[in-house]
Amino acid sequence: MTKMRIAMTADSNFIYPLGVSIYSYAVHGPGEVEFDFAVPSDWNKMLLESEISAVADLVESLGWDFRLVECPINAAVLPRTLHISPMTFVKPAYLDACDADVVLFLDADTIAVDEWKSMRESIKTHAIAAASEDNMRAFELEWGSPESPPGWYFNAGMLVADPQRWRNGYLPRWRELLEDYANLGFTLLEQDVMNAAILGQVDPLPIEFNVRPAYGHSIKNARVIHYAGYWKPWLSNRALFRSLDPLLQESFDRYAKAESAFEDFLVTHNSGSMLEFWLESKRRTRGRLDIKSYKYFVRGQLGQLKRTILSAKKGRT
Ligand SMILES: [Mn+2]
Repeated sequence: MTKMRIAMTADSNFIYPLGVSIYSYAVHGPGEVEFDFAVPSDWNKMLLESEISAVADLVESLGWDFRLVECPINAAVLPRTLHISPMTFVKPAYLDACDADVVLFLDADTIAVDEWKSMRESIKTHAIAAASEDNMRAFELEWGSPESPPGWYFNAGMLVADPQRWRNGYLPRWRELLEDYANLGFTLLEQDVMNAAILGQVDPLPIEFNVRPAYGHSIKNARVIHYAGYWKPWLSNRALFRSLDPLLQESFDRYAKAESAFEDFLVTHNSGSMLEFWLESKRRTRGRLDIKSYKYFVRGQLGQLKRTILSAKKGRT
């Protein structure tokens, strides 16, 4: 049997969650894997060499093959959102160049909590298999035909892809759309661009491979939990946790378990430098005395307040 190919990406801010995520996939998907760390051509503006080698060490210590794959795109200059890095544009750029028959591209804000490799079987006839995204009707009406049934907009966090079909169908198209990103009114980075290129021609991915608690999905039968949305569990603190609804709290608890399992592995793996790197990267992510984590909480609360006021104003007019 050929090895399973998986690809992920992260900038410096996402290195720590990338480590937690990789470890969770290794625990719940034993067997051989070729891991591609997909980075843009200008990766040195967004990542340190020491971070790449730490990811390589982790991946290899889990028994997986590691490759650094420089994808044909300059990401640092591309659009971003308040909490999503332009690094995510390497996803389609990676597919432009990937030599595997099938690849799983996994977001770093996901953790596996059960067997996940069977998601590979979801790809049947299309270039991409992905789960449907909620609440994207406005985009669907703007881009799709009026007859196309709702729910064709997909979430790009968990993808199974056939790179050859991708290149045949969408290679010039997605780059044209990206060129015109601002004029076309896109907001959700590579996900909007990929959806506007593909227009619903995807194979369905069962939701258990992309459970998003922020959108109200129960984690009961989850194989993969996706911390989509603003609130990220690795930046959580007591105040933030208390402000969440019970479903999100439960999913944050699951993340905390994945983090401790990762730490236990690092401790017993008996490599002092690896443990030190990941503990330090956690500290860096959260800031000294968790200060970044608290700033993030306040910024998120203010953002929510602003949205509430705006929608109340809208409601009145
Ligand atoms: Mn995500």
